[in-house]
Amino acid sequence: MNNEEIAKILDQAAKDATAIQQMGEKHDFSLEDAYEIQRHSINRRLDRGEKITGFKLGFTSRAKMEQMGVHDLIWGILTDEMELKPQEEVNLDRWIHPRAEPEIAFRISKDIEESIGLKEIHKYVDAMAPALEIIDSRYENFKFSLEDVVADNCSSTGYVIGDWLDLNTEISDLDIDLRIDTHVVQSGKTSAILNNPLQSLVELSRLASKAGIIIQEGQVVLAGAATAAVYLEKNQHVEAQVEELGNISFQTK
Ligand code: OOG
Ligand code: MG
Repeated sequence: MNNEEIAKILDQAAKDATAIQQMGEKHDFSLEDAYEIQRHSINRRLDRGEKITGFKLGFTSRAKMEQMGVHDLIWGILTDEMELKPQEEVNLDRWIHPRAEPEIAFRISKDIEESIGLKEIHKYVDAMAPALEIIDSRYENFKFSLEDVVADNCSSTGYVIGDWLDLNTEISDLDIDLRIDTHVVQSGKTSAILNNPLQSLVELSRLASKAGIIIQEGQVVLAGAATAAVYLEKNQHVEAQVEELGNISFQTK
């Protein structure tokens, strides 16, 4: 099977909300191939009329790496089909085994075409916000290798972003919690994300420029979760709470 064929299977699994067997075990593709498969699967979405809205980093914290047994930073692509409105009521039937995790989002204010450093970030990013990501591995039992998860666009499936704030707040050491109904089910610190969530932008700029991809003005970037992700069930109120930045939530049905 070639990379395009593997992408078709992964894309179809997402569309049908049906889990498939891990692909890497059978087809033994490299990490480079995995990113090519990811691009092919995004191209299928673009052919259906979806638009790229941004990027996400994965495994930027130890909590996530340990939960999933994968120990390398990864990146994936977000589209408008994945974007939820704040407080939206979402039907979980559209996914396989969705999980939520609290995140921080950044908004790009100027195209990033090259690898940039932490000191330059403010020239390219004008806002940040609390966010929630919904991840949904297309693989059975949510189990995968590094290559598998990259090919599967890093489990990307949904995200919702709270109110944008300027970059004046120091965000390298804030509490970040995931609440389900009235319970805090995960709590962490933003310092768990590469010591500073802004570092995610540095890493993304390096990876994207190497891949010849421009991070465009208006796009959003999810920095990666600071805590483990939690499986969702119907009729839950799911909320991310970031100290200083505020809250964002959605409702499941
Ligand atoms: C992969 C996606 C990881 C994060 O924030 O670390 C991720 C997964 O856990 O399925 O989104
Ligand atoms: Mg994430």
